[in-house]
Amino acid sequence: MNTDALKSKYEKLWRDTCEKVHAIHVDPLERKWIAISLLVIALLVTIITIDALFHGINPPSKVETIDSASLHLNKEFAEENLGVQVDDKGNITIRMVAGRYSFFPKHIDVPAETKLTFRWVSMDVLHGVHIPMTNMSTMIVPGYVAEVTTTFPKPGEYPILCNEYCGLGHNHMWSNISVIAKEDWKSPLKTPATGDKQ
Ligand SMILES: [Cu+2]
Repeated sequence: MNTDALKSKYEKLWRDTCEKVHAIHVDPLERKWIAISLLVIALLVTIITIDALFHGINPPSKVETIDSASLHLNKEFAEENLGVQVDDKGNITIRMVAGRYSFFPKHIDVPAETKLTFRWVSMDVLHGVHIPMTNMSTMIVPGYVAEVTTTFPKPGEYPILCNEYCGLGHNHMWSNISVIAKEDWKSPLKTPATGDKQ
């Protein structure tokens, strides 16, 4: 089939489709609402695109992989490296492991009104983490590192809940965070993990 024949075939198909669409009776009011809903979708897609391009909005995980079976041997998530760590520039990173049925470490102290970077990994199955009153809500997929940056505006006790069904003990899977006033918080004396990623 040469290109002209192909072109005329598709033109005919396009004309037929247009005719069929025009033959459908759509009430003028309905037509208006279709236009409005399409405009709303277009507006939302535009906002998301602009946000993604200019504000660097990404899904929480940057597709960083890790071997869940050897977390205890992995330098970054070895037991002694878990919890709150402060690097030379004062950036605070919190490394936590989710496993049936708890978050480890069980308890951490963090300062209020400070940018905190949480790095989560799962040692077994799919878990989720949710801290009410914050933007912390992410899946913890085995084999991947989930990174979320958040700030606690006020001191207080915050629960950490698992929000992905992970087994019979799922409803007991929770820990808590003590958020301490910025001036009262003391940074833990730990050597920062070098971030040995696999
Ligand atoms: Cu769970």
